[in-house]
Amino acid sequence: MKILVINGPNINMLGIREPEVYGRQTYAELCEMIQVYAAENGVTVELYQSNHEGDLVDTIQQAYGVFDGIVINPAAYTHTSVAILDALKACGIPAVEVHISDVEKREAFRQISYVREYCEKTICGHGFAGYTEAIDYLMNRHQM
Ligand code: CA2
Repeated sequence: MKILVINGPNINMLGIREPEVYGRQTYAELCEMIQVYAAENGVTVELYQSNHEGDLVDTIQQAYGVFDGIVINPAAYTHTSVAILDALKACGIPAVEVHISDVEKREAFRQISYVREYCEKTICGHGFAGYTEAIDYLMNRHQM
């Protein structure tokens, strides 16, 4: 099974500021944790992070026919991007939305998610563990 893990803008800055919201671990540590978990579970994972909406759309489009599942944290684009929602719909790959923080308990604008309409599941506020929970969901779904 092949899973694409996509992270949006500023996720590469994790651990540098706002540790009370996003924790002290870095993006490099997140990638390492995901790769170790994937290897333990016999899943191939590719990681992608971009600060640019069009690059995220391109990456989702290129996943068509290549990946069996997508884990996506669109970061700030969660709350604004119809383009990312449309790309997910266009490629039709099962997807899970992940947020490190509990967006439901933050500002009103963070409670709006465009991608949620497409994603089969949303995991919020579980920190980095949300990514491995999303991988678990996609693995179980794939086995059915
Ligand atoms: O909780 C999440 O995972 C978010 O998707 C993270 C985004 C935020 O815009 C979403 O509302 C919720 C922010 C990504 C990281 O931003 C940083 C900000 C300051 C310091 C380090 C990272």
